[in-house]
Amino acid sequence: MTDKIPAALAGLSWELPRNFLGLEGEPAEWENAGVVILPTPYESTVSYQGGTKRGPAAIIEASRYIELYDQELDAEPGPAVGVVTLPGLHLTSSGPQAAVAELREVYDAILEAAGGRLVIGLGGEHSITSAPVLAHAARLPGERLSILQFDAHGDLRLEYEGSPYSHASVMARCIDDADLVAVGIRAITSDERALIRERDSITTIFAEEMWDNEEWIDRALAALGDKVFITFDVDYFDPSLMPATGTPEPGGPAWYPTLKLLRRVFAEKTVVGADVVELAPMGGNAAPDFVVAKLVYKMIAYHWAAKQTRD
Ligand SMILES: [Mn+2]
Repeated sequence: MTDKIPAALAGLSWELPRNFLGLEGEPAEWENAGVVILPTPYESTVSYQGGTKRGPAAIIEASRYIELYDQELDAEPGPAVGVVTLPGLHLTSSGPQAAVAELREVYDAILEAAGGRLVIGLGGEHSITSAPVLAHAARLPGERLSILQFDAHGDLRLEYEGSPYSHASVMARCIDDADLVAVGIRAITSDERALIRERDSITTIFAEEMWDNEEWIDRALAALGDKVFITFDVDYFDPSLMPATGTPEPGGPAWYPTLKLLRRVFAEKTVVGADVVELAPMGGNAAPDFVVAKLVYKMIAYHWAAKQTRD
């Protein structure tokens, strides 16, 4: 903010800039940032309630009010690692196939420019996740990428409502190029169930296996390779925590066990990238926006903590 106005006015009491965490100055600049936030407010194939195009702005807005200090890590990971927030990406409205192709080119360019920075996409709907997955997979010649999918839904339909590029098919677009570990699943078709049984490269941990024990965390970690892309559909969470999403499903996992898995994934694997999708902000209830903002900050915090022990 203050770099856009004359120095004589910089000392006035301006509100925090619309960057993730409200960061400004050096920690929010590309040169210094270890994390890149890429807002992708894309929406086209939702099957029930819309509104995901407003997700990225709501997440960034809420993030400006969350504490930078993280008591679990006893640190301020955001300013420490540096987080640059890119402008919202404008993707073609001529259908999801064209949007995915366009986003793939965007990711190829951004990952090339990003070097070692962690790029986190903020959706928007889930249909475009195949773009970052395939972009990351292409950058790992000779090595297999693992996708860690947090979701209520399998998203393994070969096509949905006539489109193979629907949000309900997004993982089916990825499974030839990456292994898949899906957690929190509680809504799939019998065809998806058959596909899961048939493919050794797909590991599915159903929500009912997760609510009364934490054995599933070891199982998820054991199924992942070293290079991991995290795709987090927020309908993974129970609707009591996350009502603001297009297709909520009861029986979803809670906050702390989810953080436990995330912390271990960042510590024990190499997370190459992530996206967080499907928040559809609801008027009159900002809590879900804060849940997602905090979730993204926790990922950044665990990424920073893992870097500390490695460097
Ligand atoms: Mn879903």
